[in-house]
Amino acid sequence: MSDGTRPLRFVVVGAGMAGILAVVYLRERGFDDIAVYEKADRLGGTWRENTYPGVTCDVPSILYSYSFAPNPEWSHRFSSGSEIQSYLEGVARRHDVERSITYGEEVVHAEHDGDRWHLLTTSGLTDVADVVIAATGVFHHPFVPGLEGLEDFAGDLVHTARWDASVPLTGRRVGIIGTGSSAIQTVGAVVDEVASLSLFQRTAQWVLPQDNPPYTDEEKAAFRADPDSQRRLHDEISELFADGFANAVVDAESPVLARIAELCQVNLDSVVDDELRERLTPDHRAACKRLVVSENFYEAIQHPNARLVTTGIDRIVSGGVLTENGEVHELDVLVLATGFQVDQFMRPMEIIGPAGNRLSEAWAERPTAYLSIAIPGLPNLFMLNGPNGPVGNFSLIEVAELQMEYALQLVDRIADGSCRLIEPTADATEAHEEARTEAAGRTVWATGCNSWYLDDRGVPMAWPWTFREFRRRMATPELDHYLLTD
Ligand code: N01
Repeated sequence: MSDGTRPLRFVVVGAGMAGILAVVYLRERGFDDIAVYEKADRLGGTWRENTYPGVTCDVPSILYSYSFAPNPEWSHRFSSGSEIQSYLEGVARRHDVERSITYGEEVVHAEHDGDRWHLLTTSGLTDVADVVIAATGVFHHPFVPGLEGLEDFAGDLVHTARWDASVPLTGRRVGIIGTGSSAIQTVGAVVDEVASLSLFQRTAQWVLPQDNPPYTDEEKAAFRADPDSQRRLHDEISELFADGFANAVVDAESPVLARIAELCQVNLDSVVDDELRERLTPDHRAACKRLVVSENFYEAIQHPNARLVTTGIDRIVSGGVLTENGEVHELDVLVLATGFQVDQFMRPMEIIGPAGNRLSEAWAERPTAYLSIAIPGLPNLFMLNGPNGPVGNFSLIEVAELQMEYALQLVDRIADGSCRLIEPTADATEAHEEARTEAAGRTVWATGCNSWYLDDRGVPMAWPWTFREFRRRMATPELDHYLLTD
């Protein structure tokens, strides 16, 4: 219970990056009756699930850190997935988050009876909560393309998001489908050890060069001695990001975007062979698709072992991949680096409001929410990294922290007895969605490419304004956009 009058019970769904911070923030605010349900047997979310070779965060480590837990031990400017996983585990340990987590329980059903949420997990466990925080992540349902013959492949088939470390790569013929961040990182990590690498590219990507120096012992010692210096650096990088990249993507004509495009072009120009460079040249603007950041992709794809395949895939056969020109690319291992179903959020969980209204119906066309955080008709339910929020080379940690601060201001209204239930109004949600959709048309994501940012109408599913505007909107909830019920 906080200073207020009403004791509240919280259920947090998911123990990934956002679920961990939800617990820390709730406890800091004086709430301690918290249950976290995690479907897996470990915390970590996307960083637990993505263990493919070369997995690295493309946001600088200092920024991809909790504001309350600066980490002087980051080994590099950009950290590997396993390092981030260890960091999350360390934060959870130090903040005693694990005592609130029940592992191996996937919440499948949540129903509000007008008073509280009633939750049910796959194993039949039930719980009740006054407030539910959905911290279920974005990148957790792998997308498996409907390629004909996939089940006929006789070699080892793996998805980057479900990597199987027992599959040997050394000396084998490896094919990778896709050219997103996951594929590009995998290519750079495995090209030296495999017998051959075939990269099946449907769409060429712009690749921003990345400099990833290690932190020196002196730098780490300085961070250890003065944690505030790291906090200041976090804030400085955050400001640079907010003023630079974050502004650029929402203004397709911005000078920063032009500079990013130039850097990508210079990077591409490092490819020596004219014909290969031509085939690697995208047909869309830089940052239209999620910008890929890599320090070694072009070097890797020019490796004698590597082959870029740009002819379309006809079907998968037992021996490998048959392309549309009738060629069979013989493979021992086929890697699907084909991304995620990014529009699922907390689904397939069914959520039913007090009026019998269902999330599956509200989101039947596409997921929408008021400010990415809350949904009309589903009171006392808050999402972290929910639909249409800031995406695209941002720190989703920073996004989730701002959203949690915002949600807590609403929770305070419930705790201090101002209301029992709180939910956004349908009008405010519609007006937000209308303005968002309109602004999304002016972003670089809508300049003529296909990407996972786009919804079924081709509208970018993202926060289309500046990051400063996001911070401003998260600073104080506009209570007249909410329905408060006693
Ligand atoms: O997935 P993607 P990802 N035949 O959706 C191709 C985050 N992430 O896993 O471009 C042939 O970007 C598809 O082709 P096309 C990050 O936000 C972060 O790489 O649609 N190809 C595309 O090339 C990232 O953006 C880090 O023509 C097919 C690829 O598969 C997001 O996750 C690291 C196909 C999918 O690319 C997703 O990245 C890794 C088909 N039938 C990922 N179907 C960090 O560093 C799909 N493709 C934090």
